[in-house]
Amino acid sequence: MAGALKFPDNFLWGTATSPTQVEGHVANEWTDYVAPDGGHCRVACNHYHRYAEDVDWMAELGVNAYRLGIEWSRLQAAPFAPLNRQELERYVDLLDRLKAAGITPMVVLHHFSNPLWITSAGGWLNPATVPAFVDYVTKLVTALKERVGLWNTFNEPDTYASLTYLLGGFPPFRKWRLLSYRKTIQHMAEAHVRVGEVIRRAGHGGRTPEIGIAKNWTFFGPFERHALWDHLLAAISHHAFNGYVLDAFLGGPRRAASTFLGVNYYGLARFKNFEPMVPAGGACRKRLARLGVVCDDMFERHPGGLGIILKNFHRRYGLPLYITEHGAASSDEDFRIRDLTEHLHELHGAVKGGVDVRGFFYWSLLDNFEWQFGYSKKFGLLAVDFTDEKLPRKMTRVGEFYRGICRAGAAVAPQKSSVAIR
Ligand code: GCO
Repeated sequence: MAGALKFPDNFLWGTATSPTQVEGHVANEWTDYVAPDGGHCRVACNHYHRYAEDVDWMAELGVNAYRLGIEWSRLQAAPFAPLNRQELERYVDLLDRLKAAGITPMVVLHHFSNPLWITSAGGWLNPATVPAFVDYVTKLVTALKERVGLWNTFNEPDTYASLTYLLGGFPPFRKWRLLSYRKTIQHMAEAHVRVGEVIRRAGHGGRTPEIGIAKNWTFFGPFERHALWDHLLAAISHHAFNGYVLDAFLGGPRRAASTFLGVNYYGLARFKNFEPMVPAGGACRKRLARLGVVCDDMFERHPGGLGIILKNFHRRYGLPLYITEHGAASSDEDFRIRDLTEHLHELHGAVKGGVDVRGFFYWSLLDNFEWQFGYSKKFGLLAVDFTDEKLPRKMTRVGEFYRGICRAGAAVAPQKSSVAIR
């Protein structure tokens, strides 16, 4: 491959999904939610019935890893109840199919959803959720320890806690409950440490399992350098979403609970007169384009930031890292290919510079249910036609491009003409 940027031989080239976003037929706090575009998660991509076909697609893509969630609400009907055998068997079958296809699983234990008996008892504000979760994970890990060696306890605790209690985007749609935000983070951090012990004790067929969270890293900044109030808002956001959360999970003795740190990286949010200049925050795309903001349908792009944050995490925590999510939502496939190229270039630079990054998981395998936004954000390596009830999957050009990378174990250097790295 011309301009090949070679990665280590054992590097994981993966893709990622989450149960509520792809499986369908789920009963959790998202089931009754209907997005402004009319989308809901009741069928989603029907991965629940079609996971075998989706594993074949993964083999076709040439990925050697898959970050998937296991849905707590399917497996436990009440606190401390035994796991539902039939539902467990489905996940076992999925894991066996992945193994047969040579695909290493990374299992996410919590990805923005809970059983209804947890939410009706106060969700993660209730301290009793911690022992209930530990019990669930103990049973799950006992069942799956031979098959799974990579455990991602919590996906983006900061996104979950802020959208539920500060920004009103996730059920129960509360706003500005700072104490609830902090409580949620603290309970999740405590649960992370406790399930970490459970996973470590269980082992992984004679080997040591890996344990970590996926931290969403967003850079915050002012849009205009002189706007002191936007500097202040950026600093507050940085503290609340990055500093506070990392400290809760990895500060002091808690650092020992993790063997890796997962990084979900999408980019940058800049504020202009208190307004976040990103489509995900409601900013108008045309206005952003006029202001020269390079973004996908969610966030401003900042490929250079990936190298910065990886080096920073490496220095600060000394833990092996995984890019547990990166991707772009856009119907412009050239843009998505360019975006991937630029981010992998940065990632390659970090690896070459000595940062221990062990894998990259593209978000996402499929176009899927993007939470409060429904189906309007197209992140898939495979496009899904949601207007057809058969939900056909189709390889995208981004998927083909990624297949080339997975097969070669190497990325391509960006062309000079591509979007400037800020
Ligand atoms: C998150 C989640 C994913 C999203 C993805 C795109 O970051 O919110 O982990 O569920 O779908 O990041 O926004």
